[in-house]
Amino acid sequence: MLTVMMGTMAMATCAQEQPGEPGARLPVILSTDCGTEIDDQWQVIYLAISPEIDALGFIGNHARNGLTGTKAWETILDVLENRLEMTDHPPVLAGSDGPIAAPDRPNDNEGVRFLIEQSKRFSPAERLNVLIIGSHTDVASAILTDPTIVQRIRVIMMGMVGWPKGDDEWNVKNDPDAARVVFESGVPLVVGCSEVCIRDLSFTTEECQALVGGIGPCGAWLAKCFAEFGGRIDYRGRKVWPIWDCIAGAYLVGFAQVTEYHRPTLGPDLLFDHATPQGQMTWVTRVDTERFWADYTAKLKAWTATKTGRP
Ligand SMILES: [Ca+2]
Repeated sequence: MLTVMMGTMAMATCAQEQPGEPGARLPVILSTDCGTEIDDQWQVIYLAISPEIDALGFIGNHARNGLTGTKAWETILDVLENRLEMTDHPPVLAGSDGPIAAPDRPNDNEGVRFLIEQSKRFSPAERLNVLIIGSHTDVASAILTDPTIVQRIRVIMMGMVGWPKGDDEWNVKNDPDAARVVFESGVPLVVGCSEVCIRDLSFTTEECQALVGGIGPCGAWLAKCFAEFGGRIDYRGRKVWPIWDCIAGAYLVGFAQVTEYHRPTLGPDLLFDHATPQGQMTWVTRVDTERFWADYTAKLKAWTATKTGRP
């Protein structure tokens, strides 16, 4: 198809290529509907314990199954303080309790203000990574409040079903107007879609138990929570469930392959409209499953060892 041909293949073995000091850590703020399901918690953990990541803050926001910004805030704190037993952790802020009221009406909350303030020491040459693994509400609100932020951040989002159709099942659907603000703002944008998550980031319940179940209390907790969702998708004869949101962190740290596509607009039904593209975007086509989970579990083991004294 024309839309596919317009893309150029690119490998992102090292996804983040920002200037700065050699070995500088990757600055990140996470916008998450943590608690709406089980996967955000995995992503919070990965960002919090990865030595190469400088997690500047976590912002919790809403989802249409009743999750509020405050409830997501509580869930993030539970992950950091109770599951990881972190006594010193990055700031956690409550974001929006619901969608923006209109495409030109940003929400105002401590999460939005924090994001804008933190972005101010970044630049087009050295951008703050903003990961969206929930609705776009708070990031869109930041863009509407301070449009210059698009010169200082890049967005890495989990959402949309696949290319070239677009469509969405959760994150974008929770605030379509906000997603349009982000897409149309011109901000550098990386998209990790659900089709890739199902193919590359899914486990059976048994596989999840084998991967993390033995890694201390935190790993056991992840496996126990997963078992409540495991098996809900039948993928090529395997009863699985994806850790959807980890696609954002996997890309950030360099465990993804990508393609560059034109940036379509989001139609009223959230299908992509390719008639009037607005610049480019980066599309994750594959996650290196084995390398990513090896990295994840090595980091969780190392962190657990600092708490228990045992590997
Ligand atoms: Ca999520």
